[in-house]
Amino acid sequence: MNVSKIVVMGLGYVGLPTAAVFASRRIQVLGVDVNQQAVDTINRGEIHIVEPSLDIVVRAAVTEGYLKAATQPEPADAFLIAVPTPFKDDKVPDLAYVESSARAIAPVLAAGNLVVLESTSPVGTSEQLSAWLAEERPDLTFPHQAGDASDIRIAHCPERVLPGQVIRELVENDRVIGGITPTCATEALKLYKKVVQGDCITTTARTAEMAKLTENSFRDINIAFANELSLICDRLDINVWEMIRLANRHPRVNILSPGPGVGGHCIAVDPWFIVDSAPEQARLIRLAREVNDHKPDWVLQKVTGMMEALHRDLPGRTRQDIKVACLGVAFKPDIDDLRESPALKITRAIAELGCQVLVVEPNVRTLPDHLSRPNLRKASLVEALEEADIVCILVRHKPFTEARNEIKRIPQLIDTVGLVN
Ligand code: SAJ
Repeated sequence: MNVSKIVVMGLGYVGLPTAAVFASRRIQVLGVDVNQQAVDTINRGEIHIVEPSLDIVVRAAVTEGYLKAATQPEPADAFLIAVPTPFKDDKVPDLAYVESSARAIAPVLAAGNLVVLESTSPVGTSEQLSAWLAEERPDLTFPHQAGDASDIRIAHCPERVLPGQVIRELVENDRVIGGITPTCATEALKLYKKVVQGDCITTTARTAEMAKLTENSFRDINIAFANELSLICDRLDINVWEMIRLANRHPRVNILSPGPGVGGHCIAVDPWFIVDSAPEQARLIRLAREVNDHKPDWVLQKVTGMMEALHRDLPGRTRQDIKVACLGVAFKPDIDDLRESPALKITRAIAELGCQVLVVEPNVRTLPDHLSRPNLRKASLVEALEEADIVCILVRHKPFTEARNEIKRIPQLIDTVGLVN
């Protein structure tokens, strides 16, 4: 298959960088998104998300005419689907965006096309994608029916990029490429070889789906271990940060860092896809999710305990007289992404206690609407350190690390990320 045009469905944190990187290799790319504003922004050569270097790559690709955005797909040689795969309230995967992308590209598909699912998906989704496309296009054959002889090739090539390092990781990371049939995998491999410098390894679509879910579950379990240690050490009056540093001196031990909980739209979500597929077997994976999900409640208990001590020391003080500074609301250091952020959840819960809350978040200009409360406002770090009775470090942002010595002097300090330790 000769690829001269690609359609990328979804122009978010994965789709837009992917579209831009293919376009930078002088392949015509049409990025498709339901968000008209995002489409207009990209067509002006600008970006609607924060990601280092992405603006430069997008501007160049749009200016040189290789990248365009639209709300509807057009015929192309290859279609990449990079849309969200969240879960529903009951932690069951929600594949609605994959399905609507499939139904949107179906009318423009032609024999010889390749369709690649990049979205992290439960095992079996690539076959389901094939079935949705077949439903829409009975005039074409698909790999789940026709095997290697199919008109359309379908593969899963899960994205693996770390927010904050997307452009570098898109090119340098190894990629797992799972085909519904071996020919599907080979065709997808040829496409990815145009941009990926890391190794591209082919396998089946189901194995690739499971491998991606496993990567994020591996990290979740390891973070859960660190978070559980932080609870145990607190109970036993041991400095968990020092203890982990010492344990990590063992050549085969590498414990991750405890934090306020696990955020983002990947690690806190994907393990549930495994639990949903194999609930009886996935015991450890489920427990790790529960440990990490519990951590924000534990941090909140610490804040409440400290507030009660303040009330005991100064009985005349009301709840509104107490000021709590929350340092960071993003889901991890040095990004503007607040999705599924445990820091955000803790901040909102502290505000619900009725005290005054000062939020320091150097990576966003304005706080999200759901933090808008009369007793909560955005503040500078200097203001927060001067005014707050209790300071709660929730994210290890660079400006906080730089002010480590000043923060360390605060008497009522809750350090969830080991910044001063
Ligand atoms: N965290 C800790 N302690 C740690 C490391 C992380 O509490 O030692 C927390 C972070 O603060 C954050 C959460 O975990 O709240 C997740 O952050 P992360 O940096 O571990 O991962 P993400 O969600 O930004 O990106 C992950 C990556 N997966 C792995 O590292 C296995 C990335 O490569 C994936 O592409 C991405 O998920 C995805 O899209 O699936």
